[in-house]
Amino acid sequence: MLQSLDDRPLRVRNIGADVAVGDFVSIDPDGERVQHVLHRHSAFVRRASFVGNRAEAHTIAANVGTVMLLHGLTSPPNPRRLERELVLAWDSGARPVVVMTKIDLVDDPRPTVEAMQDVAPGVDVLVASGISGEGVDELRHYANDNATIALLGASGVGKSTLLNSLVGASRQATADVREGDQRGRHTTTASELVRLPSGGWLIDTPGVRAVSLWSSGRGIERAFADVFELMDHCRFRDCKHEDEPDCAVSSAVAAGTLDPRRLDSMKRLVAEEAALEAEQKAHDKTFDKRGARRPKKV
Ligand SMILES: Nc1nc2c(ncn2[C@@H]2O[C@H](COP(=O)(O)OP(=O)(O)OP(=O)(O)O)[C@@H](O)[C@H]2O)c(=O)[nH]1
Ligand SMILES: [Mg+2]
Ligand SMILES: [Zn+2]
Repeated sequence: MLQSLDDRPLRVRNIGADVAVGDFVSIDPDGERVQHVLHRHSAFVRRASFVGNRAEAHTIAANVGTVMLLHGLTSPPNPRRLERELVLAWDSGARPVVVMTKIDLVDDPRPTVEAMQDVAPGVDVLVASGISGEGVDELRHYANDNATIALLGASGVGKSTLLNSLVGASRQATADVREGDQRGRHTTTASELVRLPSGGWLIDTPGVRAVSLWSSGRGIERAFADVFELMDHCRFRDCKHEDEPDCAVSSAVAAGTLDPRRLDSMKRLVAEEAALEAEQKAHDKTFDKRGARRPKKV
């Protein structure tokens, strides 16, 4: 079901149309079908589970100005997950912001915040609580000029709680996390567009367990801007940053200014993206745009 901007539910079928929350669509005159999806200025896309033997793209939200990547302060920091999320966020065309939630439950958020800031060059890392309201006002200005903010993160990090706090009403259902590992219960099951009383829009999304790359644009380059900056200073243009002489990246690892896990993580993401591109190329060779098998060349 689609939502109209004045919150009237619209019963329009979107047979065959690739529509995501945040899209603007035109509807046919009898109000039954989506006619056309307007051009998206941004789209947060991840790789969905395999359909048949092929990966499919899943658009989580469209036309988003700011993507808030939520992580809970009550769990150990997860920089590897954040790196992936940042690649997707930069690729989406939206501006990423990291929000560390549940500040009311911890005494000293600094070590966790610093660990996350280390892998988020040029990105704001903020703290907030959807329960006490601390830090929530600072988040509102990201919705200035009627912009749309999408809330993303694992189940249980507090996306719906934060949305309710931003909106000032219990708009979305929330549920307790599991005691031991702080995992959520996948309470939100579909993305929802909600109007902010002060202007702008919020998109609540279901928690995703794994963030797989779809891409590709320049997401990796932006998310790893610090490593790319070092790479400019390697002696060889095709340096693999392994054991080449005068490698600025290896020197930074040796000097302790670049975490080797971050470098590994970047290499893994580059390989993942390359594999996806190869897979797509192979698919395009075998199938035409409508998914029909091309005749074998003789
Ligand atoms: N103390 C405290 N609890 C919070 C905060 N944010 C969320 N919670 C609690 O954490 C649990 C999960 O919150 P939700 O808002 O449902 O989490 P979610 O990210 O929407 O989870 P899914 O919908 O499953 O993806 C609930 O019990 C909330 O009350 C916070 O800032 N402080
Ligand atoms: Mg939720
Ligand atoms: Zn190098």
